[in-house]
Amino acid sequence: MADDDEIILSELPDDELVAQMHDDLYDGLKEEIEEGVNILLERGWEPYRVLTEALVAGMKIVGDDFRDGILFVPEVLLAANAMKAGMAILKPLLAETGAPRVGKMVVGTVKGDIHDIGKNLVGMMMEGAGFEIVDLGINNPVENYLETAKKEEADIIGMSALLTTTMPYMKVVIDTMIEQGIREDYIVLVGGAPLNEDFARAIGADAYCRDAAVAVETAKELMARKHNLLAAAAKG
Ligand code: B1M
Repeated sequence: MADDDEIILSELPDDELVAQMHDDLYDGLKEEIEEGVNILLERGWEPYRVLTEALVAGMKIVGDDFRDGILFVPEVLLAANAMKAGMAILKPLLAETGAPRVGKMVVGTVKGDIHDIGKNLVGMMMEGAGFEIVDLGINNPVENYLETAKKEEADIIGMSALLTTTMPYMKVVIDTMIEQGIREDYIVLVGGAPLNEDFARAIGADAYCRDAAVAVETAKELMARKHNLLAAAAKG
């Protein structure tokens, strides 16, 4: 017999289901998150809305309580795993837009940093917008970015950092590009919660991307500018 207190996700109206998913994410309940994502999709929600309202907003609550010492690493890891399980369902849907290929980005989290949810989300959204993504994963030294960008003939190098102690490493990557005379060969985009525009400007990146949607728009804009410059140069 069913427990009287058992919550049947499919019977909740949208707003209560989303609130319940925030609780389930907080509690690291992977299967419930998967079920919630599927229910919202069946109800006709756009994948991007599920992502932002059910998952990213839930993770914000986790982040605030982590900051305030209410949650600790093991709980946050469980929440992150539940979030990733939900994102895995949305990934093919976000990538399925049939958008024409607009460019290639090598993206990774910088050396010393293992946070990858935001970077994964950026990759997913950019794939959906027609970019080819080469994902370097986490904890990347400068060589990973530069060797892969060269091998893959990438247009963009994207770096993610979530720690104030790891964000300065982005400058190491850009300075190495300058030393090697290849800075202008790539568009450099940076992102992550502790960054801001001033930081991006100070280290010599092309742009700071506040979130995944901004990353898509910025990448498209800078790619268009690059193509226009190349076309103008070809005309002489
Ligand atoms: Co960590 N952690 N964590 N953590 N963690 C933060 C970042 C922290 C702010 C929490 C807090 O105190 N409030 C804090 C950093 C404080 C600081 O530096 N000032 C912190 C800390 C301290 C730590 C540890 C040191 C804790 C410890 O061990 N004592 C440790 C560090 C490990 C390491 O990296 N060496 C650690 C570990 C972990 C977990 C492993 C438990 C887990 C990571 C799991 C994983 O990623 N697989 C974790 C998590 C989950 C977080 C929080 C709670 C959530 C991060 C997240 O996924 N957000 C985070 C709190 C917070 O950020 N408020 C926190 C959701 C995600 C969608 O947003 O990543 O910001 P975000 O990405 C956004 C944008 O920033 C942007 O677009 C994304 C999508 O919209 N963006 C880009 C990101 N990257 C981009 C790249 C681009 C463009 C845009 O390139 C083109």
